[in-house]
Amino acid sequence: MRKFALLILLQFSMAAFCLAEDGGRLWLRYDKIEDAQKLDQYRAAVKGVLVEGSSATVAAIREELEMGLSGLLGESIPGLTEMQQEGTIVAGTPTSSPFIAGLGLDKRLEPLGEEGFLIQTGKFGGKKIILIAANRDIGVLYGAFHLLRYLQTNGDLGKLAVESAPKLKLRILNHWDNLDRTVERGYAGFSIWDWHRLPGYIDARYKEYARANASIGINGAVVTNVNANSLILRPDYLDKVRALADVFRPYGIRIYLTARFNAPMELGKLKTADPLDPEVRQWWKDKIDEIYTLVPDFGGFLVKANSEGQPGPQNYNRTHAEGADMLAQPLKAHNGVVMWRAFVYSGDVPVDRSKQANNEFVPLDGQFADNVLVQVKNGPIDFQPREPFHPLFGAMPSTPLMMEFQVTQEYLGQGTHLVYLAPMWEEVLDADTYAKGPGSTVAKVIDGSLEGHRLSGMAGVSNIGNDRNWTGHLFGQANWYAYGRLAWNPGLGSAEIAEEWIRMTFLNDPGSVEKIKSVMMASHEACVDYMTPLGLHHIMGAGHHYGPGPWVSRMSRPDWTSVYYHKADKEGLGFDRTPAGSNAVEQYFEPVRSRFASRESCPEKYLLWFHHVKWTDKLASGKTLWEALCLHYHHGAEAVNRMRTSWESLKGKIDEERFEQVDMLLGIQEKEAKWWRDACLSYFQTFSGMDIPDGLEKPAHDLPYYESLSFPYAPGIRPRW
Ligand code: GCW
Repeated sequence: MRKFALLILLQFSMAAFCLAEDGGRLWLRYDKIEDAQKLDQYRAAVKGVLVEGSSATVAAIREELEMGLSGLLGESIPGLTEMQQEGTIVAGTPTSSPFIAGLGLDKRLEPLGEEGFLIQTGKFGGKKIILIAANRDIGVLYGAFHLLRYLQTNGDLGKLAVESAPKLKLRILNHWDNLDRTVERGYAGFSIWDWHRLPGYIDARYKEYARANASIGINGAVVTNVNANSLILRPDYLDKVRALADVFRPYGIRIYLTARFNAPMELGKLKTADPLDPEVRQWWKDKIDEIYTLVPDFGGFLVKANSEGQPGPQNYNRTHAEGADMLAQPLKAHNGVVMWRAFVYSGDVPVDRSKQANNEFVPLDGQFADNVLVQVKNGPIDFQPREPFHPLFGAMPSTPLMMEFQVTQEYLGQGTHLVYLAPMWEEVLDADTYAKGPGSTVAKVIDGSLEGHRLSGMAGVSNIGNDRNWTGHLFGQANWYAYGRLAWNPGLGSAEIAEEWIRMTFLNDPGSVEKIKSVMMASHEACVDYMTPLGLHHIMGAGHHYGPGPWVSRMSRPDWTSVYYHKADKEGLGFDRTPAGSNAVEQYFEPVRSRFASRESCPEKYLLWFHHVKWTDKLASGKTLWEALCLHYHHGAEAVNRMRTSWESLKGKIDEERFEQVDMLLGIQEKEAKWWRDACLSYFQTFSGMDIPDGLEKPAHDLPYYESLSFPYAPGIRPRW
């Protein structure tokens, strides 16, 4: 008897253990709706699900709706085989569903394209139902996720009427994952791709991954690092790729690979990788054909060439366009694309690094094959906490330009800081390039509407790893989520996306939602303030990029040091990019150029990006540069303190496990924000020679202490082969 009781107890505690909230369910939790009124409304409106058709995507739709609705409504919502009753959710296309075919929706569906959908509540065929209709199965899946989100966020079913289609065609995650499962700039454990056990062993996470991405409209994944390894193109590895692609396919995710430019030599044993060499071209054509026999919907290649030591066409005196063409031609036959990265800077540092991408790429505009997109980072240096928009946007009108955002927080607190990135992305997307007069925003450049491009896209460097909560920091999930939502519609607001995510991930109580939202919305500016205020950039620790390192001055190349970027001296601080300096401003269209070039009109948030400013010069506030710098650093650290207090006031509202996870990390962030502040101010003080203004906390240690800190095992470092 006692044994029996013990067994029960054990089972009970194991169940409790398994149910521990670790964040693994992401935003797709589907727990029972707490608001009793809403629950009643939904229960009255939803009685069953009718998803006709037999494709794998249709099966996924059925599974998701039945599971999601049953969870949310706390009662079993059956799958139906025919239209029976009021309160049915009917989901399908005119091809898959005879019922939908009979509704004559063609005119309304046509503008929604291959991936769009419509949702409507109303009377159809005399019965009150909820309709999810699209041209293709994948559109229906997106619609199903939209409906589930609507219920998760407690939307009013009476008002539900949506027509939605993605603004961008390619919505892709870039994994900087190596074949040995390390992840370059990854802070969430190891790679989720278990290459060694593929293709025989299919980890359950692959499907979870595909579902999560589909739920936010992501339709592609580059599964290998841009610092590429040719091995992925070997037949046994391609078979592993096939196995992944098979899992992704029902969820509308196409797989892409990175192409190492000299793979024909490394793998094919050719003597050259010259893109104009017929043998080399044949090698790539054969390789590409081979890939398509295994993966008929293979998306194409992402290429980092002639950048940071990666081989490329310039090794053979060929241009980026010629290099891309070699891959683009054979891919075209299969409807594949090339995403050619513009993140290039030359080994011998001829000019200001921020100018080099434009110098190399603008002359090539018009020379790329029509299935090539040039993939451009949001700013001209490298994913810094804040950069002005990249001057390539608008400067290559004949080439589709793809946005590359970094979701992983290489320079924004890595795995320990809560920094919601969507406000930063929004700032870039909304920036006006003036390429074709006012209103030529970056968003319009990348969605193709400014120049009428057929291809368009956005890439997000993934923050996903094999941690139980996927992203290391629970709030890293918000960045993954926001990235997908913005790729679907770059016009969405960061606050509105945050609210969706909070409601799906944590709770729906309006007061708490507001609290979490204000923490998120304040977090990016806070990070900029405690790391790189007023336009400072690239002053982090060397190599691992963890923590402050404004003193970094000895590296194998000057443009990897911090002193190259901040140019602190006795006079002042900042990089002069005006015509008197590197003249990087010349790469922007008027009036942006003049606005950035003039000390008076340059927005203060970019001041030290474009100007070398005297320590004693007055800023708009009437404070000197030195005082303003000190204040920004202090405000940043104080803001983190407020974020933590605010989070702690949510104790009891959020499950203990996730509450604690975030609270512990906010504790680390608080310490690290002060560390950044104190280390940077101690360092810059050696140039300004001025005191930290009265009333501000003084650094806890002296400069040599900060300089002495070392982190040989900080995560995410690029492995040396
Ligand atoms: O930001 C830098 C990173 C490198 C990365 C490179 C790139 C993949 O520090 O780790 O390499 O950018 O984007 O190619």
